[in-house]
Amino acid sequence: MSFFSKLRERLTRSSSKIGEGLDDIVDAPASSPETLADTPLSAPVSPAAPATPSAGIVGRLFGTAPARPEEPRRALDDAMLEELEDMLVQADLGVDTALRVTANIAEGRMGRRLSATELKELLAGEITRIMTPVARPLPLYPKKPQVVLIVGVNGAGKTTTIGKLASQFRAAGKSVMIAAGDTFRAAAVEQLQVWGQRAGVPVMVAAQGSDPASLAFDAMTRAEAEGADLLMIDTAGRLQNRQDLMEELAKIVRVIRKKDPSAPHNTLLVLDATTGQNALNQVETFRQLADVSGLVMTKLDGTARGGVLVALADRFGLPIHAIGVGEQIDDLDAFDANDFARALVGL
Ligand SMILES: Nc1nc2c(ncn2[C@@H]2O[C@H](COP(=O)(O)OP(=O)(O)OP(=O)(O)O)[C@@H](O)[C@H]2O)c(=O)[nH]1
Ligand SMILES: [Mg+2]
Repeated sequence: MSFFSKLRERLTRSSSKIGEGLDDIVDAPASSPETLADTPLSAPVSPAAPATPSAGIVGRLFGTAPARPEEPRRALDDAMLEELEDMLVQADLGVDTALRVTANIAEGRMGRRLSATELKELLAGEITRIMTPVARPLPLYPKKPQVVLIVGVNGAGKTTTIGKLASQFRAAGKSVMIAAGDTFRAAAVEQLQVWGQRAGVPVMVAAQGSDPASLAFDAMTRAEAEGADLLMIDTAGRLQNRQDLMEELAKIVRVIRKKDPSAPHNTLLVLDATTGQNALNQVETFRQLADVSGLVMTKLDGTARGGVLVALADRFGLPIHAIGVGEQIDDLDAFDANDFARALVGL
């Protein structure tokens, strides 16, 4: 199955939320009797019904595809825009982005009668425009080892993402090494070792409770000695309000830079889509501590909050390197703006 099919299938909750919202806005205008009277074609046309005149005489004679039932339409007015804006806020695009998107859709179209499909196309177009500049795969540099630091709050999907990325880079012929910088949780090291085995890459570990910065230093030394292309450093999940953990992260970065002043070459912030608008705060906080160079959004499967990705792109413009739509090794792929936008609006 192509990743886009998977994305479309798994984004169902987000897309049905937005898609159904758009259908409702057009199909069932809240109050206006004028628009209700305006939609006589909304009744479904059964295949047995006589072909509409637009099917033409040839169509009727040869029984070719019957004309598609006309979709209901609704004239774009202030009330409709307000409903659209509310729906987008509900779908986690955030107030600012919802406002901007709605204004762009309105521009030059007031009074025009739109079907739900046309509205979805317009919305997908706006979302694609916002997302295209941030849809950038993890950049690869000639630097050896290229150091990729993975950060994020507890349970965001850091370790899983490292496993998936390591497997993909390995498949692309890169030599990859992983450092298990989460020295807090006993299970964390094991989890990473399992991913390392699946991906076929070595995992450097240290004793539980030891200093993750010194593990990072040792891992740099080994990756240099062995000529690894990529060193991915996992870190413990840290909540934004735990000052000590946040300082520890800053220390990891300082120590890495002793080995290579240009490292880490990428600092990936992993965000869990199910956290919705809180993802925006996480970006703010982590950016102050670590030089976040890009985002990975996990758990887009099974959440109705995928719209937060649009808010993030609009607000921060940080590259979105990949998205996760499941727990398996191949459930991570590069972010494609158009695919995402269409899946999100239910097209
Ligand atoms: N459905 C789904 N689950 C995911 C995805 N990515 C990660 N998970 C699951 O989320 C849970 C947490 O993932 P981890 O990779 O352990 O998260 P973490 O950020 O390393 O967690 P800590 O190390 O505890 O901070 C696991 O059960 C993963 O299988 C995804 O894209 N979709
Ligand atoms: Mg982890």
